[in-house]
Amino acid sequence: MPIGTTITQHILNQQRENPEATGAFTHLLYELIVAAKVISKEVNKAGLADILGATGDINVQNEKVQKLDIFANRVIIERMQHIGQLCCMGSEEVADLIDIPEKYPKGNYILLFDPLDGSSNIDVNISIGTIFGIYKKNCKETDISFLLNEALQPGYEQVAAGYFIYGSSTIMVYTTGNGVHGFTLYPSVGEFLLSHENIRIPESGKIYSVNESNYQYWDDNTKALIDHFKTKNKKTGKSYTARYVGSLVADFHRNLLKGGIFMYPADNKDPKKTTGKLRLMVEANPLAMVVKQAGGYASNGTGPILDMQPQELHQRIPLYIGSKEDVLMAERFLKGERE
Ligand code: FDP
Repeated sequence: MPIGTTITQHILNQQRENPEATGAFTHLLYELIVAAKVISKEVNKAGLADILGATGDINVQNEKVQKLDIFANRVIIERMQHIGQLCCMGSEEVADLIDIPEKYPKGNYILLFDPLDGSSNIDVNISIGTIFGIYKKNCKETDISFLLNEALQPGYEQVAAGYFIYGSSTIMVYTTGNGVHGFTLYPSVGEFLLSHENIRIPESGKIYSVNESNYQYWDDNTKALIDHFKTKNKKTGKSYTARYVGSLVADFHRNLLKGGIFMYPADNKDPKKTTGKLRLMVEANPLAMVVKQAGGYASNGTGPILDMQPQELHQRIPLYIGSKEDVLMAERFLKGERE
């Protein structure tokens, strides 16, 4: 497809390849893109308007809510609830599933999203993003009280996933199971144009990304893994370099293009729950689908993220994601093996 193809053309072309497609899904993605354009505009002028800083509230993840988070969450919910293609939504910012108001028709898709990932970077001009995963409902029920099970599908059931990065430019990366494609927003045209066709992540990389201040809270296998990344490999002569922005979407995107591994291991900061920090449904699963489609791999340390049977909407998990060889090596270390 020629560079310069708009995202809408791209989605329509993919729709044509599927004879059963009704256009519902295309409509859904189109509206999500409009929401992201609105968020992007607001992020770009964040320093000028009174939308920076904390609102004083704490979200369901026990984090301080930033005003832009709330704005992004509202834009997506309000934009997506009336289009008639969704039966419910799930947001990182909202404790329960979000119902579609009665005045609007319901559809068969479920949208799970993190409206503004990397919130601690909002007020310091570092890239942040929106992450999304889309599922199809399997049952006939439309009442919200029956839909939690439908939303808690394993990641391999996603029909599409991707993210928007609001950085030095705004980029959308998405997959519908047919490769991973990146589009850059041209503000003067107001369109996302194809800029990264069929992205492939290198088999192994040189970058490791982790918040090493958690070292003291890791188990010995995790410590050994991170020590390994810091040590020159005697056989290959290969050494890694560290890059950690602290904005998952930005760290992931860099490693997707350049190769490498992003890790947020389980830690024992809170001895009662030694899970990781990141969320399965709105962060790990969408990025796991993207990385798999690009030839990479996402693991919870013992097996594929995409195969996990979710237990709850806001479930947290350990995450190892990026170049396949690096993530497989991480799994081996976590089993106690050493290189
Ligand atoms: P944030 O808390 O700023 O919203 O998902 C949350 C997230 O950012 C990720 O984007 C990021 O990778 C990670 O948390 C950073 O966590 P640490 O500050 O613990 O490193």
